[in-house]
Amino acid sequence: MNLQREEEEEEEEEEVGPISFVDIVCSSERRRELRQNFRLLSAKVEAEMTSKIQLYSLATPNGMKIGIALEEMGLEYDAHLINIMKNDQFTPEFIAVNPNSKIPAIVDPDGPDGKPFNVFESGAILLYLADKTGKFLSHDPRLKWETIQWLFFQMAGVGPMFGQFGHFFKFAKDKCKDPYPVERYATESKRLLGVLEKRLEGREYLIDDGYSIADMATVPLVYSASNFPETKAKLEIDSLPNVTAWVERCIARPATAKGMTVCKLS
Ligand SMILES: N[C@@H](CCC(=O)N[C@@H](CS)C(=O)NCC(=O)O)C(=O)O
Repeated sequence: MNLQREEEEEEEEEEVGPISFVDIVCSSERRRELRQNFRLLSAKVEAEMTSKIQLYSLATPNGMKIGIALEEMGLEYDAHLINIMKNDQFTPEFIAVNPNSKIPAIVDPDGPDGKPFNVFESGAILLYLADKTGKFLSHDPRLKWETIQWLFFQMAGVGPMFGQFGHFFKFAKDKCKDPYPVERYATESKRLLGVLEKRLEGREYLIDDGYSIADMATVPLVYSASNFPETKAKLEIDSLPNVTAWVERCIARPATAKGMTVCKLS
């Protein structure tokens, strides 16, 4: 389903004015909400008729993690763009998939008991998909738990700290003149990057037996921070040769590169 094309059509439609009973009795905001609910409901009906995983996402660093996993694991999926700038995450249909109103989320029509199963939280989705496919989470017990450790290091450390750093340094820089939040989150983000730099010394990927869900979780955050010259300079990423080489290595993987573009706003 091409949500973006439908949104364009919707805007064109609104220029023409009310065209049905609903259009006459509802405000344009309510009409927009009803149409969005209808689109998500249609996606849900589609999900019930298919065996493909339904992905609800946007190509932010958290969203990219799941695009990467689906592509790397070779799973079939339908991607539905949830535009968080337009508050799609607060519609009742999306909340039915993720009560926490955040992307990414998936519906697996063929869940663990053969029935549809919803999963939210990117770390949980990565573990779920690795468990489903038997891929990218080592079968060796020690390496498996190492992978889970580094996955949690991303979920509890890199993700939230980089997120807050990006918020205060870039997105809300005009709203907060106090230097404290930027310094606090930059210092912690740099510390975390230092931990990664050390871990990647002499290693191709975070875990010794190859590319894993720990890399999939972490690389989009570091890649995104490296992609803006100001954040790259503030976090001194150029001084981290192991981290820089690891990001290049990960994004050179065709499936990873493709996964990072899933649900991208054009
Ligand atoms: N811990 C969550 C974080 C998800 C998250 O923060 N998603 C952001 C986009 S990167 C979002 O949906 N924001 C919308 C909002 O906060 O309203 C996960 O890893 O899935």
